[in-house]
Amino acid sequence: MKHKLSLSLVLGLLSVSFGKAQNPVIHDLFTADPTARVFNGKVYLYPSHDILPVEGTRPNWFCMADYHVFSSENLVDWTDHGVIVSQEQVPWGNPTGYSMWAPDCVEKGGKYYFYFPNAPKSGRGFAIGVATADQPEGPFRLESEPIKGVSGIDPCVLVDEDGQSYIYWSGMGIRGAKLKQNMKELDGELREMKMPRREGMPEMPPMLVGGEEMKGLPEGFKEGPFAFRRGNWYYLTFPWVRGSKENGANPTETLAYAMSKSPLGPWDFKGIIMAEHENHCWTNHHSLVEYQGQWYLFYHNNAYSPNDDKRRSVCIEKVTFNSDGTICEVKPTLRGVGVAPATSRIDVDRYSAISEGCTTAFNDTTATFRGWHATLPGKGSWLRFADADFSPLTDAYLVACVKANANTAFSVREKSAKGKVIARFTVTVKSEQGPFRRDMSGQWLTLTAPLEYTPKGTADLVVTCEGDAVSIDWLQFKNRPRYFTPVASDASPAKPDEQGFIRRWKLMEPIAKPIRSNIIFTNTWLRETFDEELARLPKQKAKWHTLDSENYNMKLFRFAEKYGSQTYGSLFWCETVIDCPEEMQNVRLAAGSNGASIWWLNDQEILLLEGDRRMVVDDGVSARLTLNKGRNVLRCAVINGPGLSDMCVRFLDENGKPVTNFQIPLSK
Ligand code: FUB
Repeated sequence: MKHKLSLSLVLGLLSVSFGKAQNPVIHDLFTADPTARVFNGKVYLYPSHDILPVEGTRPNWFCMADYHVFSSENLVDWTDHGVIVSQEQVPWGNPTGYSMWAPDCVEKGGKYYFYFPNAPKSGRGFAIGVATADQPEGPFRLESEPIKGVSGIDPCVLVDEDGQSYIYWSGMGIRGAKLKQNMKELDGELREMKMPRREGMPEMPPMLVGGEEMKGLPEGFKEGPFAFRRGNWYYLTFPWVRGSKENGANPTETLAYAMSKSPLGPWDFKGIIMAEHENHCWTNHHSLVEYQGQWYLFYHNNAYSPNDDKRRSVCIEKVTFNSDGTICEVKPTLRGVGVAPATSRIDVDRYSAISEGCTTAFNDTTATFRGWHATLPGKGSWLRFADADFSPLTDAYLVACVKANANTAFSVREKSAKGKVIARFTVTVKSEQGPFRRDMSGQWLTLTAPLEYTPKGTADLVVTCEGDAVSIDWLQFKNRPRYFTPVASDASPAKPDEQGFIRRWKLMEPIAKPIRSNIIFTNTWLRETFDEELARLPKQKAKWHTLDSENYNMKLFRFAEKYGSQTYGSLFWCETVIDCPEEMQNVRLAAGSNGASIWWLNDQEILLLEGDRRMVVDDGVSARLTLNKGRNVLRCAVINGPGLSDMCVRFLDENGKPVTNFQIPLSK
């Protein structure tokens, strides 16, 4: 079949799509407070894990019972390694505290140290515990007591180049301290400190606190310290509320930072890394990590839970530094980072840019992890999705999941709204004739279109609306299975496969034989027809192709799709060469074909498969015959009416075992 149709509509109501959203990067759990670390050439993500409020817990508050760890090599595909620590396992923790807030994990001397805040068994506030493992994904062994002298949340550990480690945490400002070499104790004195009395709460007894409050940071609420070193600069980054509560305002967190030449400061405040979330999600929390030469900011928002900012989701953006070491402000995006393989589901609703009037909405507001779709409001509107990798494409077509209320059209182009057309879609939702005989307005449809052009390497996709409004959930390029590989002129001889099937053949482009029904495939009709065709063969102009088949059976109808005018009602001429190291007596040719076929060995007819048959292995077997030492020519013709033509063939020895000790020295 030639690609005559500009669009072949393939039916289907959309089943639930869990496509690969770009931001957020984890799309089946709520994840927050992301600490990203590079271990063994991969990025490991240690977030906290928000769950829906459990009965009896504080309303409209965080609810967190365990930690998962995730890893990725490309920042797009994330593997969830499962739960590494949960509240009931912590020997000193409240098993129903639901207070497993922002964690960290670092490596030192081949061991992994996981730090996490948690509500203690008794008393108020938070303590910070440690668990150790030999692998970044655990299993983690929990210490029996929390770290003495650390009362607060959001631990972060920096292992400096000289091997000294520092821990930072928040609660009454941001504090920092040296850690002992064992990574589990503060190095330095602990002092008694009185916690400020909270309204309506009883006065607390003084506590033993270590470390020192970090100096040079701005006024205003701060938490979630993340410290790192880049060259000779130390960075202390933190969520910070810069606005005031005046006039009933509820200012929310930015991400801010300070720099120093020393790991514990004093710090020189530099400003904002990321501004407040536009939708008033109150918290943000983050980490910065360098991976394969690029710095990234991991942070969170409440994209999957816009009405509840205590259920959050991790996102990633690229970060750049100025030459003086300061950090360029980062704007949150939907597209996030990473290159999306064109063969994966591309959630174009996570766009890089849109024209005015385009919107996004949840696919299902009651199940937000089902993601979003984008709506292009009309002719000329567009959206761009940057960085799709086209290199996995061989012979591909494009699938689009769309919804429309009127018959419309859109194209997918490279680079810009007027760029080269990759594929065009016509969306027919109201038609008596088309593939849908009922009104499909407002239904999700999966449509396919052939490619007019295939971009090379990594390129931007632009969806351009060319008619009435259309909503798009995802696009996906799909490679057609490669049934045949052309054989090169210098190819070495092929061998039959382990079962003896001969997979290298010269095939002539099919001859059209419009046959209504295969009942006519009687012995007489076939013999007459094959004789006529054989006589005509030398004059046939059709091209021959030397091909290796991916399958044991030669799927001739797939060959016809590519090289013929029609898939059905065709006659196929096939020829191959069998090169035997010695004469082989008493072998038989065993063949199957859909539909009828005739077989010649060295110009002698040896088998005729007549009637309307399906291809079955060893369906017909020749009389005993001899394969000559050296070259033998095997030919066949397969004829079929309304059916999917294919054939399979092998030689069997006198014990019925496949013959495999010959070569097939065919080349282009
Ligand atoms: O996730 C609970 C708390 O919210 C974190 O510990 C804070 O940093 C804030 O993100």
